[in-house]
Amino acid sequence: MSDPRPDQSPDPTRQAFYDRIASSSLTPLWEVLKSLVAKEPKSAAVAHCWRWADVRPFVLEAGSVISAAEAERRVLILENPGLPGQSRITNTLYAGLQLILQGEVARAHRHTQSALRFVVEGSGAYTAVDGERTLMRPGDFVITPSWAWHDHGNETQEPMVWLDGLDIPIVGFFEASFAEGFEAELQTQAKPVGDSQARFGEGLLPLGHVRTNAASPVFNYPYARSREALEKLRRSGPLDACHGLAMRYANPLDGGWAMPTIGTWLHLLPKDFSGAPYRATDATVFSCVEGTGRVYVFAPGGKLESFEFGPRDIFVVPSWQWRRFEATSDCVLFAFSDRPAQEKLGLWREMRGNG
Ligand code: 1HN
Repeated sequence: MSDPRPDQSPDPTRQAFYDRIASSSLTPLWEVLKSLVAKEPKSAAVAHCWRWADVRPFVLEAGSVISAAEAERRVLILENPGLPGQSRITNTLYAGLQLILQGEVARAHRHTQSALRFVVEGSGAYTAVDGERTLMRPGDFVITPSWAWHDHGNETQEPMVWLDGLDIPIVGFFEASFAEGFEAELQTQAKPVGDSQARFGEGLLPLGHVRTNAASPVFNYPYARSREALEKLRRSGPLDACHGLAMRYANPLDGGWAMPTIGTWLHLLPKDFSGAPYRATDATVFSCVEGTGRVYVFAPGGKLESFEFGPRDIFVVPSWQWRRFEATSDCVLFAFSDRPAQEKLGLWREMRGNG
């Protein structure tokens, strides 16, 4: 793919040719080949950290700017500074912080975009998915599958904030967006709380179950259980040189990712962990649940960034940029990316550096 005229405008004869073929809706590949087929990923997105102390006041202030009823979903979008105006945190994923105040509901609707919720502050508000409510506590990972009816409500005495992650840019790219409102504000409760967990989440499955959905039938993965597992496993090791202890959320039907387009997992980084560099093609969003640490991100061109993080801080690392972690105290990170989608398309790659 050598370019005889790098960074120059084409010669006049060629340009005249391009102008003539343009009226037939044709353009020359050779003028754009290198940018179309890059030698390696060059993300327009940048590494960024949203500190909870900075954003929390704005999220709460949004509660006096608009009601949940008027907003439908009262969310401040976490917009990647390298992708302004695009409502996305990575090139393929949307993220936002949703506030639901005591006594409020977020009316029922459904859409083809899949959503995850990761509870950041407050405890005990519910989300209902296809007629089943689940109560959400800090660190719980909750799924709203594509085309599932969902509404939220906060019957507690305090505000609740969670991180939303959606595959909006992916669905947009495929031009496959459908959405509709439910006939009523809330769904009727067709199943008791805990039904999905009992049916699919206890190492048992209904005999003869026929799979109908690409997402996991378990839609709340409570933090208490995940945290207990991490605590047991940290003692038996081994720790991964890059990831520390890393465990992904799995669909009990097949062991695959919990969601078809968004991969989710947890890291436990023990105090004084100093990780080796790592990069992968899936730009990743991290939400610190517990503890403190630092992430170093090496952007192309040798630019080194580092963010200190603590509980409820959220940061993003773009595709194919080196990152490494240090923990200053025992630290748990929740992470999500488009890895399942890339894997299905045969695109996902990773690379490990030396520590
Ligand atoms: C949505 O349905 C929710 O259900 C949150 O809580 C954020 C962002 C864009 C489109 C739909 C929710 C959303 C969303």
